[in-house]
Amino acid sequence: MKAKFLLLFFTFLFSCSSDKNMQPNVVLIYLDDLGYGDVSSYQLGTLETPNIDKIANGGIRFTNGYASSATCSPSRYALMTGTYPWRNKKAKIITGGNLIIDESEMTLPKMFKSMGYQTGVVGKWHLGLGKDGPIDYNSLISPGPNEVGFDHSFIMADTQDRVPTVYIENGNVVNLDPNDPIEINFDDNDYGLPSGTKNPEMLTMRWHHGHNKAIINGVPRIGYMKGGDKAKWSDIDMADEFINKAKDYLNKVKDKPFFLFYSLQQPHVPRTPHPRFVGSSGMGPRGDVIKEADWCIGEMYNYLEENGILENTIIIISSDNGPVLNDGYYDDAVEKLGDHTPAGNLRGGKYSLFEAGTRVPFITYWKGKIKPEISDEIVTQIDFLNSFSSLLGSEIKSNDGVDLSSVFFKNKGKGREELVIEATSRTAFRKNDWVMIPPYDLIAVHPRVNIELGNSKDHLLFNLENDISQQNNLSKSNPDKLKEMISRYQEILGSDKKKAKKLELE
Ligand code: NG6
Ligand code: CA
Repeated sequence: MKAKFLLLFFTFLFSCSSDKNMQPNVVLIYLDDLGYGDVSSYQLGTLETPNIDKIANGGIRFTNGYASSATCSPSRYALMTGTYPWRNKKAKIITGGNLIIDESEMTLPKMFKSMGYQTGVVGKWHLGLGKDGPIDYNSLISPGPNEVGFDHSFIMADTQDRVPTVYIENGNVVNLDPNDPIEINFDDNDYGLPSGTKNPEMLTMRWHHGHNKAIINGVPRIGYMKGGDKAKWSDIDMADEFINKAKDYLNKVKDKPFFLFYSLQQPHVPRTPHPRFVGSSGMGPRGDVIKEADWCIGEMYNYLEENGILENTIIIISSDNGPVLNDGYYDDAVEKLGDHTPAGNLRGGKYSLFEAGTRVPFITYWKGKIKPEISDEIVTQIDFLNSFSSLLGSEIKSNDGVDLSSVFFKNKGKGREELVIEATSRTAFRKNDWVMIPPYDLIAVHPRVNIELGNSKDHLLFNLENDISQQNNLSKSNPDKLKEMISRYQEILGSDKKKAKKLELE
């Protein structure tokens, strides 16, 4: 009798702890260079993104949601580790470089794994591969995503504009012919092959700055590449490839709890929409690839719905940094923009310390659990690790993250009070409605991408409550506030302060 009672008791306990709702699936959809004004539910631009809007309007649309940095690799580092990127001197834009996450570091996928999840990444990685120098693409590439928490990976190593232009699945280059090994370099050895500088007649897309080395599929790239012909991706098919690989992965794991990091390449350069999206936006390739990405997100949503798992899946949509128009190719992004405003009502863009560098579309969705809401709480991608950990009942915590599980998933609670943002190794500080940008005696406007970087000889101080576009510098009229901001900012930066000095113009 007693044994029967105990059995019943433990069955009861087990059924509580294995409550399906406490192990929701998670699909983290991450775009590359998508701006605050690029999503139509934000009602700031004129481009239509109906599939993202459907998710945004059914979930929480954050108006103060931040990437941690105004460029890719640092933001992704913070997203994965919950650590500010300026604490890690390796967390800079990667060009063929090594993995910037230490294998011993806690990561978002590791946390999910520790709670019994299947973990996969499909799409752009840009966190580096291998260690101790040049990467050999002709044998197993390690460490990489599989060594920092992902059971499965199908990735583009860095960016679409960098060599090697191949996919890597679980550490191996896909379709690599051993008789045609890959060699790459980012210096001056063109291997005697055509290049963007030597052979403009071979180009289907012209380079504006940088991007003048190997020509692959008519597009000039960053770096030279020899060999690997059969393994080269088709640029126009990349969006389909990623969504198909994402679905293939979900087909394998959908009956278990899973975490999928679905990392889209759009609208980063080179913008190469599939022909069925060409002309779809009326804004040239930049608008067209956003339409394409929006379609992919709709496909993901439909997949979850058709497979009966939408209700038990949290969807997150965000971007790694703010928007840029001309990021190195002539692709009509400027000429065909019309009255669309990728940065919305924010100042700056990619590479900038002004708001548009890091404030991005930020959406959480959980059918039947999250109530539709527009939230102006301050939230950041650094907080995902702690927030998911708390939601799942894990003890794991990161260095700099805050547990915002209530704000993200329960329509309640307060967001962050303060946040240090980063842009190409410079930093600035937001606290409540105030933003303080310390002096950087550097060029004010990026000469090639034409974006205001947030550099000034003097401190800049803005109150976003009535000056979201950061037009009125209050540092002279409000010295007490300035002092308070500087003091708290320096306290957070502590000994890592020195690292945040140098500007790198990309
Ligand atoms: C820069 C590239 C830019 C883009 C960026 C990375 C040049 C001149 N510019 O170095 O086109 O690739 O790196 O963007 O090469 S990110 O979104 O991945 O950070
Ligand atoms: Ca980016």
